[in-house]
Amino acid sequence: MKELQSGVVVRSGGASYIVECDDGLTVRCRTVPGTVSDNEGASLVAVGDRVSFRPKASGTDMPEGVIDHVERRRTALFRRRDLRRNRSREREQVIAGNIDQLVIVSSASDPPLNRRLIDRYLAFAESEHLPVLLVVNKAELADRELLDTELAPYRKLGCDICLVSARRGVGLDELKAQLHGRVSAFSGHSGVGKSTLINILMGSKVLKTAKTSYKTGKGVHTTSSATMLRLPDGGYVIDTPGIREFNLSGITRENLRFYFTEFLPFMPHCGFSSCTHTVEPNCAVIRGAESGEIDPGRYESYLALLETLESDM
Ligand SMILES: Nc1nc2c(ncn2[C@@H]2O[C@H](COP(=O)(O)OP(=O)(O)OP(=O)(O)O)[C@@H](O)[C@H]2O)c(=O)[nH]1
Ligand SMILES: [Mg+2]
Ligand SMILES: [Zn+2]
Repeated sequence: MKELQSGVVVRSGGASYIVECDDGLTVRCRTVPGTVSDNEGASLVAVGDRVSFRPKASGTDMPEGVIDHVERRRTALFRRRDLRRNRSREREQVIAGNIDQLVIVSSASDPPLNRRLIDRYLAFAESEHLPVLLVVNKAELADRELLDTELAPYRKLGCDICLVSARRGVGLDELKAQLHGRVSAFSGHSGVGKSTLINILMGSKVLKTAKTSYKTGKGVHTTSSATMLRLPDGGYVIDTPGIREFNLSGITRENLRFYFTEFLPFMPHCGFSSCTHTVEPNCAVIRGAESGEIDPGRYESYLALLETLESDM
């Protein structure tokens, strides 16, 4: 039997995974049912995972192997699967493993800035202690004043924000600096320009991008699986398929309030210690949102998110 080798999963597609070894060699790997232990209800293997595999005889140009072991993930970007629509046993779909930072990619227009989705990502990142970078692409399409107003709550939260235009080549040096030396997962709505931005960062067209700009409601997703790429200046980026909905995982009706960090200083002043900040009298968070000390849009996102969550009681 050949000896075990190890590497990082850089692409997943169907039943096979492309693993890049430390020496740069890429190997097409499969899993054999029952051999890789259950990852506590989450995806068994995801892009970004470190795996060991056993090489096997290959009938093609690309070397092949069978995954033997997946190292425990340090961090992950994952979302809850809708089990009614999906027969998979995985409760959580891991989009990217072992990431150092979540890059929330949005666009100023076409499709319009989706604050609700940004707030979902932020709550998720907070619950997973993941550093976040907010990228707003297609900046050249925006009315600058309007955009600044929309982004003001995020600046106040202390979010790192990169305003970029892939088309005009604006803001890319700052983005490069933020990605340097880290593993960053790009995630966001379809059509915001994730793959376009990564191609520019790579200096060549390695990823497929949409031919036409975003068309409302068409539901076309150009990227269909995650890919990890090594940036020329160091660091890695993971391109992921656009999403319509980001179903929060691991967040409940009871703990959501702790992931809206600007609520925290207000919460001790609520009339009830178990205040949900929805209908209670003498709620300091509601008062904060009314006075504008808490951004009303963020508070609305909190209420909307709460509606979609289950209770853990
Ligand atoms: N106006 C404008 N269009 C852009 C910009 N960046 C990307 N686009 C266009 O936006 C469309 C979508 O770009 P993609 O890179 O395919 O978007 P994506 O986020 O990877 O989409 P999915 O793979 O479906 O998730 C393409 O037509 C791009 O040419 C930009 O800065 N300005
Ligand atoms: Mg894409
Ligand atoms: Zn309250």
